[in-house]
Amino acid sequence: MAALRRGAPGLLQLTLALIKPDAVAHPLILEAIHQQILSHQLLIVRARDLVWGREACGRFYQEHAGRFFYQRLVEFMASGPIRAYILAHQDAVRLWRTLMGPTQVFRARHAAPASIRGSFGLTDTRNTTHGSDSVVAASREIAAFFPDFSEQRWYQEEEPRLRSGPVYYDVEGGVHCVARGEPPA
Ligand code: FUP
Repeated sequence: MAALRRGAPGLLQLTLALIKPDAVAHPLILEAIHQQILSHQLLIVRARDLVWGREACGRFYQEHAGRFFYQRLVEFMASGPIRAYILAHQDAVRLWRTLMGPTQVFRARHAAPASIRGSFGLTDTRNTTHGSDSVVAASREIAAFFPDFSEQRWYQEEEPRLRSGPVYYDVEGGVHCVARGEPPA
């Protein structure tokens, strides 16, 4: 079986992006974040809306277990609908984290006021978005939210076509597709 090619230069890289309950609760903020994704040439590979269970949420943030904000974070993330995206770009992990801005909202407002967290973040916990911090974390996190998604198969079948394009955003399907002939009007 071919090895995963996710680290190879030039290939599309994948990352997991989450839109947190504070942002999903406000349709205009949710839409503004969605538009940021589209306007920065991040490709939407998969997307789903869900309410996260406390247990799965606790496992996801296991590295923070024991920290003062852990319980609050888990309660918050399970408190309402969230949106999960698999995003692709040659520099997806770094690009999405740059668009999000710093974790702490006071820092985001000061250092990156136009970032997503700088614009819409409410507190250090209710900070609008999550993004994987490495390609290894991205693989693990994508598997947690999209258990039917095979990264291996995506690199074999979809990545070469998306990379060579042309692609368009299919509003109805909520994902980017490879254009065959004319994209739908
Ligand atoms: P990030 O990768 O930017 O999401 O930051 P971290 O992994 O350090 O933190 C994960 C989440 O923990 C943050 F998104 C929100 C929460 N958190 C707090 O609630 N309070 C803090 O002081 C720091 C993080």
